[in-house]
Amino acid sequence: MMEIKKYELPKLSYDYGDLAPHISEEQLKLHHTKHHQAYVNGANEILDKLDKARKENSDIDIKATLKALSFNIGGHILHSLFWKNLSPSGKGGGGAPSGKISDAIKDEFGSFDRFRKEFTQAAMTAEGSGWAALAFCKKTGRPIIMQIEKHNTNVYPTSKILLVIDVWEHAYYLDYKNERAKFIDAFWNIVDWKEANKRLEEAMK
Ligand code: MN3
Repeated sequence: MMEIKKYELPKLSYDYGDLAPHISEEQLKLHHTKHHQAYVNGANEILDKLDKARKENSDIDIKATLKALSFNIGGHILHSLFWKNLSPSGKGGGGAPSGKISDAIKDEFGSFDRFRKEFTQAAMTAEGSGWAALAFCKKTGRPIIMQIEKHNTNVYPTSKILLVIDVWEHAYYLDYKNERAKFIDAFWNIVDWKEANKRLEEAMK
């Protein structure tokens, strides 16, 4: 038997102020300690509720409960990936990719600029609350851009996520108000390509 653990908010590998001016200290702190924490708490609470119902053998709305569970776990996993995809500008963040991820992007999209354009459009056109992600499909050996609605739909379950951007309004509203395009532009200055490359190498094993 594996030890049962709770979901936990991961620590960031940089300080809250380190991604400024692209993401302000206030914005990052709020996003991490309030929004991400809420998904962690939500997932743990729903699992407790399920435990209780099973122990008492009482009825529970399975459809609604599992939908909420998937939403919260999805939020926790995506935010955990997102924080690692970021690094302070000039200290691991920004610039163009190198290594295997650079080759994979050039093979699939023709150029980094073309990839950046398509990924930006995917992030721009995610309706309401969502994400854009670059994933790797092991079956075809191709990187693929996905749009994720809220936290839990349209994901190809077998494709490993290499890179994500959160375009929920809570990710940028303090810094950019309703101007999502400005936030996406700023994101390219703090993308940590080493992390995306590391994930691709793991996916290709
Ligand atoms: Mn978020």
